[in-house]
Amino acid sequence: QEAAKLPAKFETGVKVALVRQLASGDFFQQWLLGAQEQAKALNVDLRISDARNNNDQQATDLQRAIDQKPDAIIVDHGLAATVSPLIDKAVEAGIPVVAFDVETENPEVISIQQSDEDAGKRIGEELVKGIGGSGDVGYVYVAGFAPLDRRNRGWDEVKQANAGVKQVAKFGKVSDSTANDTQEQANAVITANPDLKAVLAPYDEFAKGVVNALEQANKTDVKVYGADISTPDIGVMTKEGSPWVATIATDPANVGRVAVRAAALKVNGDAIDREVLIPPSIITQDFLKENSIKTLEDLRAKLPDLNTQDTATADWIPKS
Ligand code: SR1
Repeated sequence: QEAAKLPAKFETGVKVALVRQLASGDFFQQWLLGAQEQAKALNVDLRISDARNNNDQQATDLQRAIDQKPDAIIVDHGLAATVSPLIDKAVEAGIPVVAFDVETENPEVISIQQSDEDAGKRIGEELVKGIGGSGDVGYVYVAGFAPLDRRNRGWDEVKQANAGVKQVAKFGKVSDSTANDTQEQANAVITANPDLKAVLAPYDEFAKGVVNALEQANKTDVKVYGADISTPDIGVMTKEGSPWVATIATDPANVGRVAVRAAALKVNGDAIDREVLIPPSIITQDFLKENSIKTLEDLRAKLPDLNTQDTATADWIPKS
């Protein structure tokens, strides 16, 4: 089937600023690959900044993007207090804004997320099932990151519904080396809580840190429930004796493509819902092993619904 012609402004080239709070780790790398692939198909010049979790830097990057008057801005993560006022400023300047994993109330902004509250609830329920309904549980959480705050609301609901689940520790750190920093904290938590049955670590860098700590402590009977998926994550989950038994995930590259398509629709003046929710799937270690899934490519072949190619699209947007 012949690809539909791009609208005239895309034929000459559209500039989109991608302002990132974080870029290290599997999720963010895969997300960017998807965004770049979709941008190329749309003749979009994607101008990327990475604040490396420095919020002042992200504010500077976002202000710079506004000053350069791109055709659209995608804000990828960011503390509400840092990015919200600047998002409002961009909208006032007439620049379409797409926000991924950002808390914003601006009605003009397209807000994308991975159905995070529901994701937190579903992976929390999976944990409760996995520990037989009761026991000591560790929880990895850092407040202020929109997806983690939303997942936390889902987990809160699960705890309220399951009185036998005792959260004995809350820990974690988001940084440029989240897995290592979380692992350090997990070491102490594991030592202090010998009856731990499971850890909820709803971000793959958290989960990898906890898995490393459990392996070092020889405590791989403690089950880990995570979020996100990547080829390295699949390697960790399917390794002999891995404690990481389940994760809740979308395809990060698909989410990156959706963000760029949403920006393209706004640039073209096409209609798009203000809230775009990408549904995640529960992926268990058993499922990966039973289906001999070793890579994200293998997983995509087994779960084609991970590609939400009908989300935020139009006839003129090439299918991916
Ligand atoms: C620090 S926030 C990390 C999360 O952002 C994305 O939503 C990914 O799913 C990741 O878990």
